Amino acid sequence: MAEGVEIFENTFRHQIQSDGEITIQENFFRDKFGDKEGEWPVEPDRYRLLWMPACPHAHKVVIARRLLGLDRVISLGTTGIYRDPKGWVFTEDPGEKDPVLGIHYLKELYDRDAPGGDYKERPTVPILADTFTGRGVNNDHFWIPVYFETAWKPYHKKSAPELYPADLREEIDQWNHFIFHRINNGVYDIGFARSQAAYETAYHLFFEAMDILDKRLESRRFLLGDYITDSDIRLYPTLARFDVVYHQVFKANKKRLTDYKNLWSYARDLYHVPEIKESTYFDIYKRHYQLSPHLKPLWGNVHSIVAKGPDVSGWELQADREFLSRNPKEKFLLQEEQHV
Ligand SMILES: N[C@@H](CCC(=O)N[C@@H](CS)C(=O)NCC(=O)O)C(=O)O
Repeated sequence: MAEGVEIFENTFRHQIQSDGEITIQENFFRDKFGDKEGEWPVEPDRYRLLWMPACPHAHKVVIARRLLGLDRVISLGTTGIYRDPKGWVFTEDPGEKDPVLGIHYLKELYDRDAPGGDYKERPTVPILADTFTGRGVNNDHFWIPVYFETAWKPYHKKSAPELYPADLREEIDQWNHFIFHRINNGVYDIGFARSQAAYETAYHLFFEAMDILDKRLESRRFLLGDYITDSDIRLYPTLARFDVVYHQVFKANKKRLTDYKNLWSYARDLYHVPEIKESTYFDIYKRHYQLSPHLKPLWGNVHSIVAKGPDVSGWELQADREFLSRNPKEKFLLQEEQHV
């Protein structure tokens, strides 16, 4: 077996299925925020969010934190973009340690709560950590944005956007499941498939979902209508990575994002929100997906070459989707209550 393939197989050994599919790993830290027994108190300057900028699941959490103004009360730590056999490493920090938690490997956070002090699965980002005790709090990327939008409301900035309006929650939750399974994770099902059949099934499901979304966005500025909601910030990370990496590296090549009339202008409409743009790193996506030792074999990148293209300057073009909205000047429904 080629070296890179062995690293891939070893990395995902707990998740590989006999039919060539790779399943989702269960989240290890799942305690909620709140004031009930067993819940983590909502407190400013206590928690630290850890991410790796190429990770789409972490990206949506970082966007939610920033849009809501929670960056003032929850700090951010960033791992390097290449995992080693023990997982993510804080290579970008002085002494290669997270300056607040003092850990070199993300795994150290997971080990503290793992049986025998050794976490055997893949330590994942995003994860919230408690800086008081140095323990992991929650790595359930699906629900962290919702905790930020609800339990953390007292610490939202003034006139923060309403990303999870009460009357739309049920619909948003449904879209979020669709987006996670068919898009965010769906594209990984294509890229990580280990049999032709698993690849083709995943390919079909993914592009069918893209068509559904493209059609929906023909008559709506954003997924739920006139304003950006939680569902949009979940769809965006996959779209931002699509043409630069997934199309080639994951062989998700039926169409490019730029081939979709509505999805492409919609993605730009989101990208032009400063808080979203500032966390979008096309160059990092290329280096992470094209050079990571466990991902290189997916694309047969034996000589470790980073593709020069595609040209991403098109992201700067105007989205021209205001005409779809009853409130063309405003992309967000702003919260009426004033918070601290
Ligand atoms: N834990 C989540 C998603 C989070 C996740 O998979 N994050 C990736 C990065 S995008 C990660 O941290 N992987 C750890 C690794 O590959 O060692 C799941 O499996 O649904």
